[in-house]
Amino acid sequence: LFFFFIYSMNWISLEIYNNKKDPCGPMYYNGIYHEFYQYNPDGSFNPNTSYNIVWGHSVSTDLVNWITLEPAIEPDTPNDIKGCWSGSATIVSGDQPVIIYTGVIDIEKHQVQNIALPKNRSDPYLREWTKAGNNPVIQSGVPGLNSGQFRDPTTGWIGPDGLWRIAVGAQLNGYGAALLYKSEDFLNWTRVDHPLYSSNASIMLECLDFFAVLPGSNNGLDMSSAIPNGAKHVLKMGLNFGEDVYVIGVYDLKRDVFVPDTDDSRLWPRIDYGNFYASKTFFDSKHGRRIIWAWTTETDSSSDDVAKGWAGIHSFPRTIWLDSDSKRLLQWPVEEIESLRGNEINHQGLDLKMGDLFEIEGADTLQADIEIDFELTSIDDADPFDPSWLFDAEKHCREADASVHGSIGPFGLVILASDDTEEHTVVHFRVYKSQKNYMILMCSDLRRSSLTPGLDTPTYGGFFEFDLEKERKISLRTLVSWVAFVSFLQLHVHSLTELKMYTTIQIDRSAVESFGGGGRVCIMARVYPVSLVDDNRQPHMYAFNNGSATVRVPQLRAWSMRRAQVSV
Ligand code: DQQ
Repeated sequence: LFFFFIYSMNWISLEIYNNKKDPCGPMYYNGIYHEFYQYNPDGSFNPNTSYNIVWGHSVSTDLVNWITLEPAIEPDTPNDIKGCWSGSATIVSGDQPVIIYTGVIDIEKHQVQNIALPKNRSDPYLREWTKAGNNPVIQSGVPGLNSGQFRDPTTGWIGPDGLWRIAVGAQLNGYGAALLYKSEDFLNWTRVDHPLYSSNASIMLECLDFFAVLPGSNNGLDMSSAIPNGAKHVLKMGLNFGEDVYVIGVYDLKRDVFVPDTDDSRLWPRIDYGNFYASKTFFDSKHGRRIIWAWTTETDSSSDDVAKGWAGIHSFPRTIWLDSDSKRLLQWPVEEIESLRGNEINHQGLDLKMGDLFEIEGADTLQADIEIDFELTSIDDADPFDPSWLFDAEKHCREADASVHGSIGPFGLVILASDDTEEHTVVHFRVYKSQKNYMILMCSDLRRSSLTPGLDTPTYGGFFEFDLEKERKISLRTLVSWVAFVSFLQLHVHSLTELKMYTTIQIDRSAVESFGGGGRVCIMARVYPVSLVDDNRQPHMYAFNNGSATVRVPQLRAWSMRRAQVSV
């Protein structure tokens, strides 16, 4: 019976899509935004156990509404026969898009780097890509380099000598390294005899990104052209296969190395303190901004994933730029998202005393965009800050949860709450006084986010420094349950043609993305509430304060959000 079952599955297999992972090669070209992504056509299984990863491909004119196309790159040559892994796109000579990506060449998962070019540049959607004849353009072959940890080439940048450069994540002599390669024509590459940067903070650096930023300017810089004086550089690294951190520093053009402002990896901020990995930026020449997005995993069970037919989403695209003090990157959802805002709820001048819970009514609490400012009436009696908390904000958020009174805070939002608040998600702040400034802790506490047992319900947290003497207002923006996706069934009838049927667009209810302090700390979280959502009743949303000091809310706005169009 078992054999028959397997056989029948192989013959008429109802494959339910699918597993979506890393964003790859995002770019803006000729009026179209392209988003490629790691995509597992064999179903909702972990792609690391599959040898068939392709580059899925979606296009958009506004970063909100998307059209899903056929995969752009698939394993079909000896240089990528066991998987087309992550990589980047570069616009060369102003009008030639080039993808450089990692190919897996055998079941031991040895990796090389390949080039692909659009088959027809006049196709606005760049649907078809052809692989360069001289692939693989970069092979491992370096003493001490583990060819099974050698991947994720970055977008190229131009050096002072006019040559192209890229960095490739690697494990060199047991440690993480950003290997550096140079090229005149972006097709033939030679390795530079030293890495752009290496670190013992991780045995591998995944999904590298390297880009220039100007202090205090939210204009992006195009790495395909000369970088203005006074620019800083950011090296973004995926550490320990799961943590996206960034380091601000200086790119020493003479020595061709990146010199970080601090080598203490414990102080490297995370791009996002939640469920957010394999992030990638690109320069959006349409608006002159740098945009970042990332892969967010499911935190329900894999059987749920197979049952719902998909797994893995991408966070909403965010503009990313350097704060004026050059110490922190700031992020904010691209303003195009505001085109989905429906009716607005607006409250001014609320006072939240300790224990107050103010219900925010009138917005679609299942699909909402909330912006709230918290103004501190007094900052003198802020609790003292313990610097050791910096190294484990999550632990502090777990111990000092929303029910633990502080002098200033916790205050914030309760969202996706059931009638008896038995089920709810909390996003809150706490204010501490450090030696020279104030430290704000932002937590996203998922421990009560779902009544379904067995889910992964962490408590995320991150600190940001803030000068409350200058600015007594701490802002929070939270986007609730924010996923539009297409689930589609693909009937493979192997002996005949392939028959594809697409079903409806569904809106999932599982993402809570928060931006604290104007985007100084960002937390993407996945929640799977059941109590009201299943019977399609509106959960509750509250602003709250559980700290001794009264907190004012000068402005609270909430919008119901319309659905994005995701068509196939
Ligand atoms: N996922 C890709 C790799 C990358 C990893 C494979 C990060 O290229 O390093 O699907 O999630």
